[in-house]
Amino acid sequence: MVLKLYSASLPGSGQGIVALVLAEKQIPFEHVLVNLDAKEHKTPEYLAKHPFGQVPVIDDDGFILYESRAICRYLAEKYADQGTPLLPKGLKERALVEQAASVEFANFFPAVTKIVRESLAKTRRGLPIDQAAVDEGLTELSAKLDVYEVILGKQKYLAGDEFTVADVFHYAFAPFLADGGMDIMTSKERPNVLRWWNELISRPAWVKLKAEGIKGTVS
Ligand SMILES: N[C@@H](CCC(=O)N[C@@H](CS)C(=O)NCC(=O)O)C(=O)O
Repeated sequence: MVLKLYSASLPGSGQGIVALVLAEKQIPFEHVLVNLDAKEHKTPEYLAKHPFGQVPVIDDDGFILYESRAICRYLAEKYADQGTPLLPKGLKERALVEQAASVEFANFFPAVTKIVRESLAKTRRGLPIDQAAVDEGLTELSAKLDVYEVILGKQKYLAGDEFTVADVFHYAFAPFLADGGMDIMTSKERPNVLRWWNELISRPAWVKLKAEGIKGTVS
């Protein structure tokens, strides 16, 4: 049975990183559109798949998995020999991926989320932006990116010289900062972050996903 991805259609948030891994790994999948406005993610049927009532969820031949980063790791592992290698096999190389993934979740993601929640998400809902909160998030993210600048001065990607799931996790919200006129990811003050980020957002799989939204390869 073909893998099913339950998600909204825009590649923002966790559904975007799962869709990116599916594309990078060339995994055929059916997209089951979940209409969040219609609260389809809060129906008893959906809550049986995801007790917190969120997207994304995958159904891999009856195996149900939620939490986008867990899904990405699962797919990268299951399809290790297909498409872009996203998880190194060596013990130490794998530990470095987990280190970078923890940095993303503990340091990068909270700052980016604060900015996105206070700016783009509010604009989308027609609510006034709290600029002080946005600025606070930008200051927080700047400090994290100063450290990224040091790390990326020594290696191509966050876990070493290969693109891995740890880099993938950064696509959840950060690519949308530029859409809101915030060029923090491509500031010339951090040439190594700039090089890394430009490379990430130019990956063909991401360019296609951002332009076309999430579309299954089979229906
Ligand atoms: N940690 C979860 C977060 C999932 C999440 O926040 N999903 C949002 C997508 S915009 C959602 O479903 N929001 C609706 C809700 O929480 O009711 C993951 O990475 O999968």
